[in-house]
Amino acid sequence: MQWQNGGLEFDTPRVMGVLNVTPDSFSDGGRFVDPAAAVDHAYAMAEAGAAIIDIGAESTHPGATPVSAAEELDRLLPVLEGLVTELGVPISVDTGKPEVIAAVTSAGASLINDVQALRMPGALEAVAGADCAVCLMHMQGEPRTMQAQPRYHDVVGEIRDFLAARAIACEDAGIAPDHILIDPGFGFGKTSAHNLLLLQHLSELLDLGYPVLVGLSRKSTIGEVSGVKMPEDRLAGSLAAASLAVWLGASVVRAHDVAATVQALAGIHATRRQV
Ligand code: HH2
Repeated sequence: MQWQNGGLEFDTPRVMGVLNVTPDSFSDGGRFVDPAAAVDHAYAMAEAGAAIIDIGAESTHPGATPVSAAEELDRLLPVLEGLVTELGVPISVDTGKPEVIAAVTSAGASLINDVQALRMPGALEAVAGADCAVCLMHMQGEPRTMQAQPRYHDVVGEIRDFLAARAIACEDAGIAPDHILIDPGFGFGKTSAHNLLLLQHLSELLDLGYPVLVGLSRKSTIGEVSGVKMPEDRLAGSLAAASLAVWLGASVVRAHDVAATVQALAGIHATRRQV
């Protein structure tokens, strides 16, 4: 698939490397606030096999501090400008604000990764007006309160219906079908039981016809089922979850530990192709 400044092919599972230029992200907050450190980390992840780099300037973990569009752009633009023509892999920006979408797509971002699935007024139009792709993620509630009491009658069915409706809204707004990815949003307004059920039934999202992206890396469900407290110690559990997701049909895995994830997914892909 070709978008501005690159694209992704889905013939093998792809890794999206996480680059949080925030002071407060749940597992790597503060490490890449300095633009030079962020640019270096992006190169290291591309070298390790990331097919796309996802830059986030506003943490979405429960209780994170909201950031203004101006602050988000102050964090994003120096990093984006340092990478977009040189890095050799497309850049995604994790945002949902229309003014940020407009500015980063003008600056060359290839994909908008929106945890709100373009529900903010003006966001849909901002993506439709640019030659970029979008990842539509499901979230129940909003980051500040989403983990208070998440409830579903049918978690898989409700998320599937939500993603289908958002994808149709995108297509109706003029976004090409091959510019759309979908993501069930592990950890966003979901208990561990919801997350595990979603993973078990991931293949039920495939017949919507869009590549599925998953973000399980270091998340709290992995900590809960394994008893591992610190997010940065959850690599083994993250690799198991990523491998399972790809086996069940995910096309892109959003991950902090790129080299290890690339290695795990190569094994899954080789196993699937073996005849
Ligand atoms: N998870 C996070 C952020 N963005 N985007 C998509 N599409 N899917 C996800 O599961 C997802 C996401 C949360 O992880 P992280 O960026 O590491 O943490 P924080 O939100 O605290 O910055």
